[in-house]
Amino acid sequence: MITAEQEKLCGIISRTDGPFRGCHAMVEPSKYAENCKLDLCLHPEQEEEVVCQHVARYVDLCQAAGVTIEEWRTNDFWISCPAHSHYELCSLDCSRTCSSIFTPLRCTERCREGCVCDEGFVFSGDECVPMARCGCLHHGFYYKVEEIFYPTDLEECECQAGGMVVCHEISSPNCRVVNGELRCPTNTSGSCVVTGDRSYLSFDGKAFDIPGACSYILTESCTDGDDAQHFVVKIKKNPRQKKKVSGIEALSVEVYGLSLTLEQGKIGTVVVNSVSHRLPAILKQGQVQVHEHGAGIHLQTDFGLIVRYDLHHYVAITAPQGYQGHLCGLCGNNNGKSEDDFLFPDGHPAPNAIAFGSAWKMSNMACEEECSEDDCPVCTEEKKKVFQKPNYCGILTDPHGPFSSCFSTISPALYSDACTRDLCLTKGRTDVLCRSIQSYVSSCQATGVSVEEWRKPSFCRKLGVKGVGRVFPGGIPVV
Ligand SMILES: [Ca+2]
Repeated sequence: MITAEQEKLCGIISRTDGPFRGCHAMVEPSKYAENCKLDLCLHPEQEEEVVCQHVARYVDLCQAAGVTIEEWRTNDFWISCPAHSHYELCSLDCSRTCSSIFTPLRCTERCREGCVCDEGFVFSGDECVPMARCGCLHHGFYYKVEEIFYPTDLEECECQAGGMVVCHEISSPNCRVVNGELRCPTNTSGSCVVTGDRSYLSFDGKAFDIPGACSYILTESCTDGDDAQHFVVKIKKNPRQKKKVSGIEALSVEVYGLSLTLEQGKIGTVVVNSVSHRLPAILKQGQVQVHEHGAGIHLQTDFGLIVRYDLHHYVAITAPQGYQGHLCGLCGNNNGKSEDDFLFPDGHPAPNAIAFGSAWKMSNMACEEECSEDDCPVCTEEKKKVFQKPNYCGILTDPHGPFSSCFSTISPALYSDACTRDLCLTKGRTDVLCRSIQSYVSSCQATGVSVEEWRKPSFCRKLGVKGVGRVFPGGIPVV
């Protein structure tokens, strides 16, 4: 039960004399107010956070619909902004950041609420700094002053004050640069991957399908009594639509008391505790960093958790060292054995993928757990054969194809199966094909394997992200 006082807090969304009344005709408020109350009932101890998140979500939808919102943040709903910045109800996405000095951002017409730098300051990551303290732009990526980075396997660079990048050669044959960090051989654990309509691969390499279009816990730390940093990674799948791939509508990571959310197709921003931040976001003194990487997003923590999201249908998670056997969720327990990955939250084995998926579903949202024959017709053997040809998904497994250099590191089987099924589902849509291939390429590149040029003028030339008119270094998006 929630108290009348709490009910009033959520009620701000739907009150007919409240600050959002002008939006009610555009975005029906009762569902949002009800969800807010439901969450409050489940998490009464996080009252402020829960209410603010729900209200901010509603405000965001209203602003997206072009509605001008009245001032609503009173003492009950206050947000705090970092030093040298202040809150604005309606700030334009194009306001100044250090990286916009190099590449001006396109202004969007709609505004968002969030923190804005004070006069004379600009965003460098999530901090507001005087313009003279802006960092460097190197090959299209922004780095803060004094940041050390590795643009290639052979170079270590530092961004110095004044925007100057100084690089020197490094030589250490066993080390490779992976996702911008120098990695030397250790007992590397595998990555957990979600791709396409329903394909999952656990840390320990178990491949399975979950057709549910729900929100799920992919992985979370489940050690108790340890000093290990707690974290949770969740995804929300797209609701089922006839003959369409259910991609990943949102990805969220909870760590260091932050809740970070990335949304499908939303380039250049991450929502941190309900407040939208421009990328790159360097949070908690660099303990959490979110960068744009190619057409997607790269999120990493200082203890080695790495989450990559293509902002469409693919997520790959690298488990941090020291969590072997101490992870829970759809990505499995990360103990090096694939046969014990289907576990219920209480540690008992689940009989099959469906029951396993269902157990890690977020229970507070209604969703479809199966895909009906109507929405997902069975793929006939005949059609499968067509889509397994080299001009379709067969390119992934072709021993003479552009990806054969990666086969010994990452098996293409999961990606090729997902590709065939998704093409069957969508009757051979080219954008689906190109994205499927890109997922495999991303997984390969993340381990440091380079693949041959595969995009050609006649094949997947354009990026699969709608509305993106940007040029990537080298023309190939890497996620
Ligand atoms: Ca296992």
